[in-house]
Amino acid sequence: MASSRITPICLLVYLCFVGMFVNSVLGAKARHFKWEVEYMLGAPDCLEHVVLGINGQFPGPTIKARAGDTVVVHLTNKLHTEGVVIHWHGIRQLGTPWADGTASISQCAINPGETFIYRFKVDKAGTYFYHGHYGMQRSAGLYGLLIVDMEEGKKEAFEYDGEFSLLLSDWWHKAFCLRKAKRKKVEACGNGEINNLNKAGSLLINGRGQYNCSLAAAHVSKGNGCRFRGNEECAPNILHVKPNKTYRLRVASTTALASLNLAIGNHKMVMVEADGNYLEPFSVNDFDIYSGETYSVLFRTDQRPTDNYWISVGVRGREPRTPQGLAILHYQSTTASKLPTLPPPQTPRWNDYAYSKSFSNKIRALSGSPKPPFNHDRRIFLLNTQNRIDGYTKWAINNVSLSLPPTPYLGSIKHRLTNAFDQKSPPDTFLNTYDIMRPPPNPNSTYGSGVYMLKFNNTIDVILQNANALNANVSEIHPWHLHGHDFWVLGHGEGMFSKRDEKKLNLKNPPLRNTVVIFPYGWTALRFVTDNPGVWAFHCHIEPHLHMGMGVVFAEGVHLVGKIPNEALSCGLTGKMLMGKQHN
Ligand SMILES: [Cu+2]
Repeated sequence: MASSRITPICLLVYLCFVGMFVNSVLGAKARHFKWEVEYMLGAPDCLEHVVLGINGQFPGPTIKARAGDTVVVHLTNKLHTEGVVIHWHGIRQLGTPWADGTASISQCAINPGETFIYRFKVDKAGTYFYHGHYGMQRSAGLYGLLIVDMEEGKKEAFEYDGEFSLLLSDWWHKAFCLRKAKRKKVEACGNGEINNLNKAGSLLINGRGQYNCSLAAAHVSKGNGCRFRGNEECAPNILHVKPNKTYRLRVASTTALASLNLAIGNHKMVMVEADGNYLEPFSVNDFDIYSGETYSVLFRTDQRPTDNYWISVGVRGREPRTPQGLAILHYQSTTASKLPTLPPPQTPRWNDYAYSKSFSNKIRALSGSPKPPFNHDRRIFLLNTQNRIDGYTKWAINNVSLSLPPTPYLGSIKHRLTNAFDQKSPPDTFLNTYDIMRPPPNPNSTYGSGVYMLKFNNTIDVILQNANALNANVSEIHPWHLHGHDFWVLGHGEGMFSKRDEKKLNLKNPPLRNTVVIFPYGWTALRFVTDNPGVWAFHCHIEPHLHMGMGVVFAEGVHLVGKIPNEALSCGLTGKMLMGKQHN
């Protein structure tokens, strides 16, 4: 009798002990978060507005973890009329493709009132962020930072005395929300009218900007000065530093549209990390950052410690209609309220593309970083064009404008539901007679599922080819983001990619990234290995561009994907399949 009582307890104690032992040996932890997504009233740029918040916070809470940890987020949708998902940008989701947080691709949107559990491993130290990946919810404010430190006892490739993080975004007043929110009575935002996108509001740094006043009023001829006590929601971020120290500044851009440039008055910076990968360090006065990218820079507080300095963020790549976003670098020997005496650093001219390209070309992997395979197994050319379908302006890739199906691809491919989407593969290339310098001669394109079935463990090259948009003499910047992978950036070039460009590809020390820009009328070449079973979005990170069809989907090794949680499959044909199983 006695022994039958003791045995399970002994077993439990033993298992606990083993569990603790494993935990302490590996140093890895599970980090649990309980989040509720809800519309709330806020004033990110001093103007009251509806904003998507998490647990009443905007931006959402910062997740801090160590490499090897498991992050567990219980996400409850408290919106009344919309689904929601969250994508963990830069996390490769090794073994958990259903936790990638892409509606219609990796999972069903979480319905109002329901909870979905995201459980995934953060395998690599670096600067990441998370954001909504359904409709235009990122633009409505659904985002936050995800910082992964090195494993306990391991050191970064560079040293620093302290660190700060800046999450950059652009904020739109009219575009995405119904503006009828009465005090305390918040109306839900719809997907909104994306044509209003040019009516920019402001640039936010850590969710703070100034719309109706200027912090730098003393330095410019027009604009009202801001009067802050310091506790206002839209008061600038102040970074408190000590003199003669080295700081790490982590910067992530989750803009809906804007390409940005960041500078710190009088301070040089050294680029050391991009998208969670080390760089061969190089020094800059300022740097460009596109939507979907992250960087770490080091800077030394070696300037006059009795002054404060502006950190400025300005728009690149399209005519800026938005004033610079500003934060303050505060030397602790002076009072925090003292505004910098020097004017904010000027953003380089918006259309100086040569300047942007020269920066991009300096980005190299730190020596000793993983190198790409020497040869590719398959090369896919992706031409982006602006098109018209049924009178609407769209973006298309090789003449296919991405239209997402009601059943997520991951579930439908895994369970072989072949009528869930158009199985016809989009083309691997486009006519080589296409003139990228002129508007499309035949601007009509078609909707499609955009799914490329890739062989497992293959080396894939993608050549992104930019072209003229619908209007003559217009070609835009597009930052492309790949889910489930880092890729090597083999090079950028002008005009149409040709055989001659083959020799220019960098196979020696190309940087690993998850986001890369394609410049106007140019091409960008990248390489990756299909070693992560799942279905992964590859798309322009400008949110309205994705919404207008600018993306494709890569499916690889889906037969090797483990059991997908039912909650990720509860819609469309996979939902029906589950219901059928219940009844049998
Ligand atoms: Cu784009």
